[in-house]
Amino acid sequence: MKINIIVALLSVMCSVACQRPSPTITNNSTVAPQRGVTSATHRGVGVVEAIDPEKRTIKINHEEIKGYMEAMSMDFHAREATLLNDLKPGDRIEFTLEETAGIVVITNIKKL
Ligand SMILES: [Cu+2]
Repeated sequence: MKINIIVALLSVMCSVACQRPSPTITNNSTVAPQRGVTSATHRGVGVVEAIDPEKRTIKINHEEIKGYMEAMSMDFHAREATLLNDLKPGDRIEFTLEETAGIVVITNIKKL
């Protein structure tokens, strides 16, 4: 429950910055695509600032994601905890975001 609140708060913060609708997170373990709801993917590049394996979040100072977000520092929720393995603050990464019904998760991370 605590995780949901934190993730929701962070998402809202970014939503405000990005002028996007507030996402709602209904489940703290999986983010399953909903039937009939399309999802969009975006690719970004940034530098890892912090990782929280327990909350499965990663803070990234990312560059502009064209047509989606301006450059900023923000937390993302990783779809799988293993995505955060072997990463540390200062690492430069390329990542893939998937947004489904307003819920954004990281689905892939690659070190640059
Ligand atoms: Cu952002």
